[in-house]
Amino acid sequence: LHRIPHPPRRVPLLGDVIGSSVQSPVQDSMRIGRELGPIFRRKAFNREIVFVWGADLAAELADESRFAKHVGLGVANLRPLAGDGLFTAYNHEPNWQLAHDILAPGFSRAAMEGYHPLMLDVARQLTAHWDERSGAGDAVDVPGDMTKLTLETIARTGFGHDFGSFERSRPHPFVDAMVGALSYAQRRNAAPPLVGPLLQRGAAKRNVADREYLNSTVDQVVEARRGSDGSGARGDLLDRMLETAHPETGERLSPDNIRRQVITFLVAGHETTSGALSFALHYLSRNPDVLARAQAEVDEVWGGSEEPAYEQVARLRYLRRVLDESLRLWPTAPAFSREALQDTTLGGVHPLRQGAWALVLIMLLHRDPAAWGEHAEVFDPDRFEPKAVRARPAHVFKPFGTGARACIGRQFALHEATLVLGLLIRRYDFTSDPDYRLRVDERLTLMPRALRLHLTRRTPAQ
Ligand code: MNH
Repeated sequence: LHRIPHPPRRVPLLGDVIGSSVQSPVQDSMRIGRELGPIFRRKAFNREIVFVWGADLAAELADESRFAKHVGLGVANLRPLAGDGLFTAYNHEPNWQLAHDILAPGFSRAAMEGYHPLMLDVARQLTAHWDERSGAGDAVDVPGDMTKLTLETIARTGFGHDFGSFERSRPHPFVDAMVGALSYAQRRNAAPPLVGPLLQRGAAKRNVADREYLNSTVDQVVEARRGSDGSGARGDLLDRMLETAHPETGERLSPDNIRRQVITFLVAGHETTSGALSFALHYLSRNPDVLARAQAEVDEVWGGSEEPAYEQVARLRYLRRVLDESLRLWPTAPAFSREALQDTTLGGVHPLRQGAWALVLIMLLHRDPAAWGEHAEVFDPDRFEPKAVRARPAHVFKPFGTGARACIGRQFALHEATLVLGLLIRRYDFTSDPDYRLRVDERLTLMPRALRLHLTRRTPAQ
C-alpha cells in the first residue's frame, strides 16, 4: 500500500475527510485523482479505499481471470433494500446465476422488439407534455421529465405497471423514496464507524420508511399480476420471474428474491438512463453543429414516418455516438469495484491479496489523456467513429461496467435512449439558458442539476 499515493494532509482518526464532500464523493475523488495519478488511496476514518483510473490499470482489472465484481461501498449499502437481487448479489450467491439465466432472454433482440411499441407509447406522453410546455413558452425540466419517462418505460415494459408519472406535477413517491435510499447508501460510505449510526439516526429512520414504501409498492405490482388470470400473459420480465423455471435445473426464483429483483429493475432500469438522456440533451443544446448533424440523420433515416420502426433506431449511428460521448464524459453509474480472485500484483508493482479490491473511477478513466488524447475533456462524438474506436486500446470505455457482472440492461437503455433522443431532436430545437453552468448531483448515480431547456417545434426536412 505504501507505494500508492494519498492526499498529503492526513489527520489521525479522521483520515482524509477534511475538505472532502459527502454530497459529491465522485467529483471530489476526481479532483484528488487528477493530482495523485492513476492509482491513489483515500482514507475516511479507519477505512482506506484504493482508487484506480489509469487506462492500463483499469484494463488489468477488467481481466476476468484475475478479478471479479466486488460488492462494496454504495452497492453493499444497498443490500438491505436489494438483497441478493442481480445488481447487489455476491458472486458466490446461487441466486445470481439463477436470476441471470432466467432473465437474460428478457433482453434478447426479440424481447426488445416487443418493448419497442410500449417505449413509443411513453415517449408520446413526453412529447405531448413538451408540446404543451413549449406552446406556452415555458422551459422544460429535463432531469425531472427524463425520470418520468424512464420510470414509466421500465415499469410498463418490464412489469405491465403504470405509475401515471405524466399525470402528476410532482415526481411519483416511488422516485422520492428511491432517491432517498440511494442518497442514504452514498452517505453511509462517509459515516464514521460506531458513532455513525447514532449521528444518522433520523436519516436511518427515514431510510426504513423509504424501504418500506418501495417494498410495498413492489408487492402491489407483483400481487396484481398474481391475481390476474394469466390470460394476458405478456412474457415480460415479471412473467419470467414468476413463471419461468431455469432451463437446465428447473429451479425457480423465490417470492422474496422476486421482490428484490423487481426493486432492482425498477431502480437500476431507470435512474441511470434518465441521467444519460439528460446529459445528452445538455450537450445537444450546447453544440448546435452536433444537433444539426444529428437532426439531419434522423430526418434521413426516419424519412416521412412520424414514429420509427424498431430497426430504424439502431440506424441512427451518429446519434448513438452523441449518447456514447455523453456517457464518456458523465458515465451516470460513475464507479464499480473489482476484487482479486487470487493473490496478484497490479501494474507489476502493487501487491494485492486475494479478496483485496479497488474502485474504478469511470469518469477519470474516460478522461485519461493516455487513452483519449490531450483534449479528453472536450465533447466530440466523432471519437466514436469506428476508425477512432479501433485505434484505441480495449477496456477504456466502461459506462456499463465489465465482465460477467456488466449491465444486463445495456441494450435496453441504448435502444430507449436513442429512440427518445431521435424523437425529441426531430420534433424540437433546443436552447439553453446562456447562464446555465453544468453542475452535477450525486446520489450514487449522476444527474445534471436543475437543467432546463427552451424548445421550439421544428418541421423535419423530408
Ligand atoms: Mn445497468 C449493472 C450502468 C441501464 C439493470 N449497470 C450495471 C453496472 C453498470 C451499469 C456500470 C455494473 C455495476 C457494477 O459492476 O457494480 N446501467 C448502467 C447505465 C445505464 C444502465 C449507465 C443506462 C444508461 N441497467 C440499465 C437498465 C437496466 C439495468 C435499463 C434494466 C432494465 N444494471 C442492471 C442490472 C445490473 C446492472 C440488473 C446488475 C447485473 C449483474 O450484476 O448481473
